Amino acid sequence: LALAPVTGPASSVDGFVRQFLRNLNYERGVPLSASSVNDRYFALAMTVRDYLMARWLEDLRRQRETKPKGVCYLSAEYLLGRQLDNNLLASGLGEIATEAMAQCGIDIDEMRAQEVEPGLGNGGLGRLAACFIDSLATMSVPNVGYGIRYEYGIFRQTFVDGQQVEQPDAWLTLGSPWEFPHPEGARKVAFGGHTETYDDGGVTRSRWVPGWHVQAVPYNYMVPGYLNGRVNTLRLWSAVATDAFDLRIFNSGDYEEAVRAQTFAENISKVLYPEDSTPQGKELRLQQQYFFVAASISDFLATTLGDDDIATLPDRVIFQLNDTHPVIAVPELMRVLVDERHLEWDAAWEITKQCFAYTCHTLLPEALEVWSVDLLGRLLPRHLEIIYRINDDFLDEVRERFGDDEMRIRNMSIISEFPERSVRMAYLATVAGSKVNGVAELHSQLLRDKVLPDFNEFFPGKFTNVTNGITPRRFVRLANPGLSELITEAIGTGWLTDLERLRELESYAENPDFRAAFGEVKAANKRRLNEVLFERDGFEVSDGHMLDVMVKRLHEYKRQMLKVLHIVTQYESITSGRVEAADIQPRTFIFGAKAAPGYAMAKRIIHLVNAVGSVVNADPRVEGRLKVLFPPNYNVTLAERVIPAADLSEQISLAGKEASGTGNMKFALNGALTIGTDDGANVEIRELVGDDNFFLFGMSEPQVEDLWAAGYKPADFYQADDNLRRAMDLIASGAFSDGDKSVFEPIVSNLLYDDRFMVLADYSSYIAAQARVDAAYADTDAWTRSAILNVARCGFFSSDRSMRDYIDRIWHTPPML
Ligand code: 26M
Repeated sequence: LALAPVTGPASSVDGFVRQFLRNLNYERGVPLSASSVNDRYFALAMTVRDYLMARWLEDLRRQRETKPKGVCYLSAEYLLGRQLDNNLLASGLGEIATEAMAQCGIDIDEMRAQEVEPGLGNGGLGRLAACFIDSLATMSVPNVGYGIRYEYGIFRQTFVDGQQVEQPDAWLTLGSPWEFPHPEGARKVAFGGHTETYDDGGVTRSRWVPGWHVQAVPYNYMVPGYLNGRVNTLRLWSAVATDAFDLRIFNSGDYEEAVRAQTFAENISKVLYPEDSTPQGKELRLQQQYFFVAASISDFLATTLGDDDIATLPDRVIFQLNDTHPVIAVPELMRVLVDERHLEWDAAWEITKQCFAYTCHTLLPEALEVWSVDLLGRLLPRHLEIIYRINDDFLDEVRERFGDDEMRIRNMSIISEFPERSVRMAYLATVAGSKVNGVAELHSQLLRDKVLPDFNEFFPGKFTNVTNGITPRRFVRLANPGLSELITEAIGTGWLTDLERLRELESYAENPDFRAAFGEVKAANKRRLNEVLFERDGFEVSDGHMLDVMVKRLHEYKRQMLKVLHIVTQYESITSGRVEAADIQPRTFIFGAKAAPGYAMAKRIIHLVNAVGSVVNADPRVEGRLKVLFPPNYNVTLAERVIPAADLSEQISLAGKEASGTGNMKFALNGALTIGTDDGANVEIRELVGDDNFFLFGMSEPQVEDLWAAGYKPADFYQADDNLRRAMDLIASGAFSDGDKSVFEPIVSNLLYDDRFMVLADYSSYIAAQARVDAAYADTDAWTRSAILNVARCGFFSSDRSMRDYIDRIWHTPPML
């Protein structure tokens, strides 16, 4: 079969222009002279697509031919960010495209701005999935990312009177040039109904008699490797009503019912749930999970395993479970193997165990997913039976090893009895998975010791760590072109795919010219940030300020409140005359954070940040010294501007609560210094960059445990620290709410009398660390030296390294040559 030439139609400026115009005319149906920005954006994207297409088809062909073992990454979320620049970079077409657009009299930046980012994730977990598939493509590892094509991604955040208001994220309104729908590849997904046994030629078997179905329609997205001619696939499923469904209703002549059924089916992929830590046990969420997982397994078996012996499945695939969200895949594969392929239970279980591995992303008990048996039994009755059988067999093994230790049995059972009978998805994943990993050293250790100690004892060698990483292509090369150029000038090319080579920058930290150039890049990045903040939010940013940044989901454990207390302390100490404004380091504080719509305390904290900002920014007594900016709708696109401009990275979670963090890595690799607790991957960042280049504060995880055990009384800390008392009192006085004391009272009393995340206990240590930050920033040269060392020493945090760890220790999937 003849393939398009590997160079593609667009690899010269002339060729690019021709292909662009062809796409504009024949795909968009408009002449250049009458084209809209969106038309031109589409035509440009399609031209990049055309170039990548030959490689994509070639990769798919080779994979069909050589049948390598591949990774199926199962994730309910992929927080991709904009695609145009990423794909231009990966294809090496950036300069050609810019030149070609110029020849057409088009400003390519205008088209960049036209792209609506696909926000199909909440935060760290979804962005991690996006970084991982980028790395796998770049490392030539065969991979399909499976997920859900939500019609509405993470909500768009606006502020009304300082309070969060959510708007639907209609990212598909103008269409997406990056997706390839394949309705012919739709898979039928069943739900509901009941189970029964039947006689199959003398063998008694179980089967599922579903109550209803939906169609899962795949949309493919290209995942190009960086300049390596590889393209992997991201396959996202969209729900539509089945023909059968429609027909039955059409025949009954009930039009309204037909429309209702259609809507019901299509609801499944309608919207991303915006919670990122507290699962609500909502039925639609379970429908989403089973929907994408069942479609993905069925798809893999049909398109990739084909007619090959089902027993070879473990040689062909590993399904990586991104948190518990896709764990229903375990009983689904068992169902397929036992009920549909008629394997013996034990043989099926041996295969299943080899085909899954599980990544845990949390330690918060409330974030561990459980599904009520009642709900599961209604929606997936056969899966519930299978889960019971897995649990029975497992607990038999536990009894065999440990005797009738009922306490242990109850603790290890996949089925929990309280407060209602339910399935613990993390336990199911742990029992089924060939490996279980945490996402940073500390987190993995706590997982073994605190969350799943019985399982760690029972399955020696099953638990492992893979520290998270980030893709340097998007978060260094694309987000920080200035720094990238500087690095390449110093150490040559190659570092973008071998990030440990940044070590070669260490000696440049001692070079005054390099430091000056590095400082100039940071200053230019601040100007770049100011431009977008002015354009999108009308913010005016002061020159010469330290940029102190805290961007991440709003959650009490992340402790945005600690940051607020620091700001209020500085503000209070100046306005009360105890500190001269001239004596503090001028700072601009930037927040970015979305709160889950149902998380009242988080929303109140957002309100408080905005309220403090309004007062501080309007007070002439701190003018030019303190500024608080909270641009709404923090997303990947904004992150790409904010992070490269930052001087100080706030990573201030209570020790033991942030599993890893990945923003922390992005900041360090862009030359911000971290003020942080000994939590998640902060621990590893500090080990690598060295104590002198990291502002550590707060209790360690064991100290947190001790304080809890001793009986934590936050009010004692309030009483003992004058600054803390003044800051809390100022908030409580109504100073940030027009005198209305009630507005922020719930925050204040929560801190005083509950304070689950020990904000008050770490306050004094935090303030002291911030004083060290102020002093350090005053010595610009020393600060820049530290910043360079942060970049030089954080190559470890490339997601390429994370992928290598998964490959070597969990997946055993060699790259394709
Ligand atoms: C669950 C049920 C219903 C709706 C949503 C969820 C849900 C969605 C996302 C629960 C958790 C979700 O994500 C958790 C998360 O993002 N964890 C973060 O994972 C990162 C990558 O490993 C880590 O760096 C962060 O520390 C960790 O908080």
